[in-house]
Amino acid sequence: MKKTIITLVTVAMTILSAIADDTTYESLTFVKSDGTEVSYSVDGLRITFSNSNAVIKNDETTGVLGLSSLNYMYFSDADSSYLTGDVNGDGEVTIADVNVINDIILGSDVDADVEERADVNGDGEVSIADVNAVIDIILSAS
Ligand SMILES: [Ca+2]
Ligand SMILES: [Ca+2]
Repeated sequence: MKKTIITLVTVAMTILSAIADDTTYESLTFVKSDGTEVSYSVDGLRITFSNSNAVIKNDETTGVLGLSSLNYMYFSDADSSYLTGDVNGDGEVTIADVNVINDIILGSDVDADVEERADVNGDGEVSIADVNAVIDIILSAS
């Protein structure tokens, strides 16, 4: 129960800080403890809590997420239709995406949305860990 309350406070603070930030976000992504992600458009987004579950509703869909399996969540203004790891946005996760991340690490200037997608593991920076994350995605798909 204590963990649930802490989670609720964290969720509330995340939402409040996002609102205070005055940025237009397009999606809210939930990252579960097993690493899988679910993104919801913020259009009409409404989250209610009951029995240790978060019920996420927006204009398109309703989702139920067990709070105990929720690792973290983040708002983003990126188009949530991109696949995780598809850094160059061509619709598939390949070695080309690894190359884009390498270029960014080596100092290439890229569009902000590309750089955002290059942070594959969502830790706020583009690093070798993101290269590894993309390679893991490629290997797990083959
Ligand atoms: Ca790609
Ligand atoms: Ca990263």
